[in-house]
Amino acid sequence: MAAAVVSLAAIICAVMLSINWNGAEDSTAAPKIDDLLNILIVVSSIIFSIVVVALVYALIAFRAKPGDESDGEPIHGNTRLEVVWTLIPTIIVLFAGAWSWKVLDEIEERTGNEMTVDVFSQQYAWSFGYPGKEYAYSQGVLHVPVNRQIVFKMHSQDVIHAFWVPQWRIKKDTVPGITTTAVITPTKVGRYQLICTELCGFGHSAMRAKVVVQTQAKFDKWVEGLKEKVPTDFMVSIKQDIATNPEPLERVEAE
Ligand SMILES: [Cu+2]
Repeated sequence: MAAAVVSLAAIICAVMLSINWNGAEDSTAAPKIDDLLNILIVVSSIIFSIVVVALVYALIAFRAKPGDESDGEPIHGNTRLEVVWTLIPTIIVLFAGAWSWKVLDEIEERTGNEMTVDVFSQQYAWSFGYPGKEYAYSQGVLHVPVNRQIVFKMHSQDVIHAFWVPQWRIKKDTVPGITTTAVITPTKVGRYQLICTELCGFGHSAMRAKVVVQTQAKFDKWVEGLKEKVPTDFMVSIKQDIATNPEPLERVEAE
């Protein structure tokens, strides 16, 4: 039995871990989140193997002999078994929860030279404000410097949307009335797509924005070239965020 469980789990792990589920890892968060996924794959493979081996064993070992028409034995629960099958899943869930907490803490730990970018979402478009650059404003295209921690402050003007750049892994809802935060450090220069991942209406599938990760110098130059400032009605949600979250959500100015 044990040998069957171990071999089945090993085969499943070998197959599942060989697949690159999430694509390129282009932020500091990505490898940590992928490791977390891999750990959960290993744990799930072991549980799945135990269940399948026990099921197959029971099917073969306890099957009725031909011609046996008698009823099964009346069974009335088993306290020890119930305690065990409650305790073990509890321990597994607590372990997974604690590990996830640790990973999220590491991802969100401030580096000291972080930069705030405001994200505005509305049906069906994204736009961005750069508070460290006198609230310069860009529509449909987000630029960020590489290897610098970005604190995205997210605002929604209408319904719930969600901010997701797959190669960065982090996914966060933007919710009307509150400011949500995502902390991301892009590690590779390149072009990406920001995708809305919360069904937000008829144009949801087209709600995308271009993302450009570039060197700090190129980023600075690009922001200088922006003509528009964040519109006044968008500034309202920024001011509310500053007023209601003076300390923990303190805004970080770029130099
Ligand atoms: Cu959407």
